[in-house]
Amino acid sequence: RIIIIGSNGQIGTELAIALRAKFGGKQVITSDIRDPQIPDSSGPFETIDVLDKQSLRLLFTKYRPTQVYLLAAMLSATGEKYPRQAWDLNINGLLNVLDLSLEYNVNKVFWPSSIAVFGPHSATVNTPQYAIMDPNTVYGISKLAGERICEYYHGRYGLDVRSIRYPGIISWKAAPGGGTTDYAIHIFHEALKNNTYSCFLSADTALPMLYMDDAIRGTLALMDAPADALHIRSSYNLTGISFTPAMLADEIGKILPGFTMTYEENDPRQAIADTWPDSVDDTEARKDWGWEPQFTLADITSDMITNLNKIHN
Ligand code: VAH
Repeated sequence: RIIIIGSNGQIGTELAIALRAKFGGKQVITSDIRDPQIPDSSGPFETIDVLDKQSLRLLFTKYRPTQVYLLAAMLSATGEKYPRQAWDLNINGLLNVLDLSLEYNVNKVFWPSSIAVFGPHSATVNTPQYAIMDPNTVYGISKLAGERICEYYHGRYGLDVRSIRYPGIISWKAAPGGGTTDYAIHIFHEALKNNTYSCFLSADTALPMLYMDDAIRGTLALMDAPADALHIRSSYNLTGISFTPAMLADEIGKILPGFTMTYEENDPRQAIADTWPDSVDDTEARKDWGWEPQFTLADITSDMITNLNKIHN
């Protein structure tokens, strides 16, 4: 059986759909700190606080999982508002899951890192797997520390924990939660409602991005790979495409004529985005487990608009 912790989030929601499709609804236990907004009767749900190790232990005892996916976290922008809570959730939540996964002989654990582990002195173009890493957000610091902890649990205890440095992820099924890259999601909702969007990042802020369909397919490919194929036990760089808000606005304008974009000044998320890479090199993921993105910017734009149109209309 598989447990997903943080299944209400942007990624957790879609991992639950994909894992239930693959293993069967009853085999995948979803869990989060509060009930899902849309109840999903296709499998069991448990209310759980990943920081409450005792109740987390009861979950492991009840379901004896063979795989655990830990998606509960506080993202970059929210983490700067509540730094201590972000550190606590992102680090102690991870330690609780790693310790219990060891104790209960869980076969494989997935934990997401982020390109937020890079900082102002990291290479900014095609940032390599191994680079200077001086993140200056609590989120990025916690993800860098988390990567070191995952590699330690693998090296010292043999725990098969696997990780991906996700870039910004674009999706329409579940709302994102307090990220810096979320402009690339909000823009579609605003474009369909008002045919205009006021962007909190500057027009030329290039960031590595990935469509959710690619992210989920890549995550399952990593988890299915044979353990001895994986040479990275901190976290794999991964990306789909890099683009700027101006490029995304142009792409939307091709489908929604008359769409206009304006740009806000001095949003705190600009300072965060400025410390992140424009693009990353994901050669290691391509070599070790056959990673290959499929969605271009045009594909993402048309898929988002098509699906959100169905929701908004
Ligand atoms: C964030 N979406 O913006 C997340 C992600 C690389 C960005 O980690 O915080």
